[in-house]
Amino acid sequence: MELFYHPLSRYSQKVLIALYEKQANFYPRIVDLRDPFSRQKFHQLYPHARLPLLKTQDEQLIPESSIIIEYLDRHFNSSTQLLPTEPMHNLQVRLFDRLIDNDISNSLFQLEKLHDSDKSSEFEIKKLEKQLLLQFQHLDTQLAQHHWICGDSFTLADCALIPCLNYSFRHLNLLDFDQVWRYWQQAQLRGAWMLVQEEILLAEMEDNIGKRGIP
Ligand SMILES: N[C@@H](CCC(=O)N[C@@H](CS)C(=O)NCC(=O)O)C(=O)O
Repeated sequence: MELFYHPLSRYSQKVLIALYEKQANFYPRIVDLRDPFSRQKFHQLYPHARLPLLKTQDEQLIPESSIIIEYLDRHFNSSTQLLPTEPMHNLQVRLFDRLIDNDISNSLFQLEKLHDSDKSSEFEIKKLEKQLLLQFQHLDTQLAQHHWICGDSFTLADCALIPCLNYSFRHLNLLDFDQVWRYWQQAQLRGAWMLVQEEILLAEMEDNIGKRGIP
């Protein structure tokens, strides 16, 4: 199996967590979409040119982080079952996965764009931050009842949320959300996330010293 990804892409991090949870072997293929050569080469393989992308042993290309994780969960046995077999529990996990991707991860992209643009207004930024804080309020309530997002076990929904928290704790004021904070501390001790974080730190360092400073 090959995974096309970038360590600083949130959706790639989501899949990396799942791969480490499932202890699945894969060849890492880092794609830097900021580099025109790397982008063009990847575009030839996958015209939508979106990361992450899994190439399976039988050469199937699987896009979309949640679908990749579902594939991994079906094909690799490990002590972590990322999609529960019980139908209502499964539905809840998939619901939180969707809410986190649509209402948190994608809003964080918009926030990053607004912060990077000279034309964005303080009003737009505050409005988006307010919407995000509402989502975190919802998660805080959910986490008051659960150890991980959807119960006692680590699932697809946790793979989706943890990479979002990495950015959110740096850029939003989440200190009022005790349960989200407790969850974030707990995530730091999860082996799969520790491995992903090492890779993020290395990539950030390389970016900072200009090794991959491509516009
Ligand atoms: N719904 C997709 C979203 C993937 C996505 O938006 N990936 C970003 C990187 S995190 C990307 O490749 N964007 C294309 C670009 O930057 O041109 C998933 O879950 O995998």
